[in-house]
Amino acid sequence: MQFEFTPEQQELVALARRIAREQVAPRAAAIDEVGEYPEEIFRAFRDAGLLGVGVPEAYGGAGMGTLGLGLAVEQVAQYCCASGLMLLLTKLPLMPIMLGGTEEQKRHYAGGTADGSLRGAFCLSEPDAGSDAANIQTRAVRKGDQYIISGTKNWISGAGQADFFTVATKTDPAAGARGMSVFVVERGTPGLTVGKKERKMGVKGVPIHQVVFDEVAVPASAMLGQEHQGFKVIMGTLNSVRPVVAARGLGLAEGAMMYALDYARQRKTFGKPIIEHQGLQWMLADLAVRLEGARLLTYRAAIEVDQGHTGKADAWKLSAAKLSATDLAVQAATDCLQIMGAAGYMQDYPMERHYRDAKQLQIVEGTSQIQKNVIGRALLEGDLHW
Ligand code: COS
Repeated sequence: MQFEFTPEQQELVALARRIAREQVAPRAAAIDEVGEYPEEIFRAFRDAGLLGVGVPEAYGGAGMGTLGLGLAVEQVAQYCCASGLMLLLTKLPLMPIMLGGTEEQKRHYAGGTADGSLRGAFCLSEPDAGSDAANIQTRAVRKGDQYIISGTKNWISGAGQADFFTVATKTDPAAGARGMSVFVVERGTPGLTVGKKERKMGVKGVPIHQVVFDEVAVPASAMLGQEHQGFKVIMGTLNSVRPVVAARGLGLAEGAMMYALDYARQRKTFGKPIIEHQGLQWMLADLAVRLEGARLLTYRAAIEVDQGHTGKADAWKLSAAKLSATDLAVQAATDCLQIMGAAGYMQDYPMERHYRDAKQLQIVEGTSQIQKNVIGRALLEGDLHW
């Protein structure tokens, strides 16, 4: 076991840190205020090569895997959680294609993701199904050499910018999780409508939309993986992306702590900087210890994914990283805002934005409770032992 990054990974962290400090940080407050997808940040990521960090070299990326993507996301999310999500979206919608697509589909969509010519959105959640992923209602019915997709997907990040959608459907509704199939659908396909931008609490730089499929006809070749085997593609996707969501949480917690520490060194009460009060030191020490634990879990989880360990037996490690880093993000934002007192509550400082953004992380891509279900099941089934 070794705890050092390779020279290549260190260079990536330095690059992502520079982009985060020079391009993202100065824009973060305005991105939140305006609530529009920041195209200029996307272009900055593209020009720096960050969109292809996690894409294999064979498809035009840097081949630095989930760990590389997570490291970049961590740096960016210190200043802007939404910009971290923009980078995460180079993996989430692409993953079903990497798991179930043909060589040609992989080349097209992964290559387009890496060079910034294609963006995707992952469509799983529905008005009545999110955590219970096997209970989705969207149908895909075979008709000749096509499938006809009908259903409604909710809270889809990045749908406004997406060129392609990876969509979970039921092809055999009576079979539950064993009757699901996943498709890739191009924007502009007749019957596909991206609904209005939803109003939300945080992470406003990546708007979410409803996506409606009204008898959308796609060729049978748009199916990713085997018919009725889509749940495996969905779970493989969610499992693989959990360390990257965790990296968003790590970055947010680090950003909150950096800011609060800075403030606590300047601000004086009772004749000394507030950081010299033991009560505050203990709050920060607790956060620092949890942060280091979450970093180790997150990096290990990313390495597990890069080694291909994304099946059910390994899922608890990926869920543990997501749970720990995103719960930490909420705690860090809460405590760091408290340390800043009234100033932290003001919109002039980034802390209230971190506070609103952090909450999203406990809900997206599997709530904290779902992660505990996965870990609990692993305990029950003996996957987790010492
Ligand atoms: N990783 C990989 N495979 C898994 C899995 C996991 N964590 N959990 C279950 N599976 C497999 C099972 O092995 C089973 O495969 P077989 O048919 O070959 O036996 C299949 O999936 C169905 O298993 P099960 O009936 O146990 O699944 P459940 O419907 O109970 O769901 C959970 C399991 C809760 C883990 C799943 O629904 C989940 O992760 N939900 C959260 C989804 C989510 O993140 N939603 C957010 C959407 S926004 S992107």
